[in-house]
Amino acid sequence: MAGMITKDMVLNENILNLEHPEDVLESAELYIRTIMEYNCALREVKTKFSVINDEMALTIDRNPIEHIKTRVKQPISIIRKLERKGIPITIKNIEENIFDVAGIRVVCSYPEDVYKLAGALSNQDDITVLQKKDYIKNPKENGYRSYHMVVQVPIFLLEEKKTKCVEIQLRTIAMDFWASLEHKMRYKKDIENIEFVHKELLECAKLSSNLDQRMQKLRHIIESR
Ligand code: 0O2
Repeated sequence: MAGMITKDMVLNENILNLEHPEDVLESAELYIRTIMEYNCALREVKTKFSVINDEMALTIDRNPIEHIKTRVKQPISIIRKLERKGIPITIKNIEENIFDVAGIRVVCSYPEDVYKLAGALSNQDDITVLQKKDYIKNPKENGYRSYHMVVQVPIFLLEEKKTKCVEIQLRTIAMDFWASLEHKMRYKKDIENIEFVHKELLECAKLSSNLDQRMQKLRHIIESR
């Protein structure tokens, strides 16, 4: 995984130039283990969505899910987020305060699929929903739309069962198309005519919302016969 502190890095690179290098090694091992656990949680949630997708495909005769992406937050982004919150950087604080270390994005065709998938996952008895944010019904000021959830999911390790937090983003292809470009813009400096770009993005967000609704309506008409 790009950007992760691996055991090799700790062993071979000049990051042990400290009075007590064993502390770095120990915390790196703990960090690697924590990330392994988040990856397990992501696999659990991804499998759950794949199963829901397979079953829904039988009843609605199409796959509601277009694709699923997973990612574990980069160490530097985790550190920056803790610093922003003014919280000391420890593994315990990461687990207790950063809910999007493990992130999964589920992209569907139609807005109604987003709610069906979110509902189906929330109803599973080993899932605890900690947070829901509906940026589809209530888009952000810049036009961003998506349905976000933070859930807790159990993972079964060799000798213990643990629960881990996973952030889920559910959105349509149109929402994803828009968010990908807008996300790219955030990391670019010195964009020419930035006001025009913001205005256009907001206009495109409205157009894509309209497109989602019209396509969904069309599908209903086509499928009603
Ligand atoms: P990255 O690089 O995608 O990981 P919180 O996480 O609760 O402290 P916040 O902002 O309240 O912070 O959470 P929210 O609103 O649920 O947003 C979290 C994630 O949603 C972001 O993660 C983005 O992935 C996505 N997101 C939210 N707003 C926007 C937006 O306006 N545009 C785009 N393109 N994506 C957005 P990160 O960590 O900011 O970024």
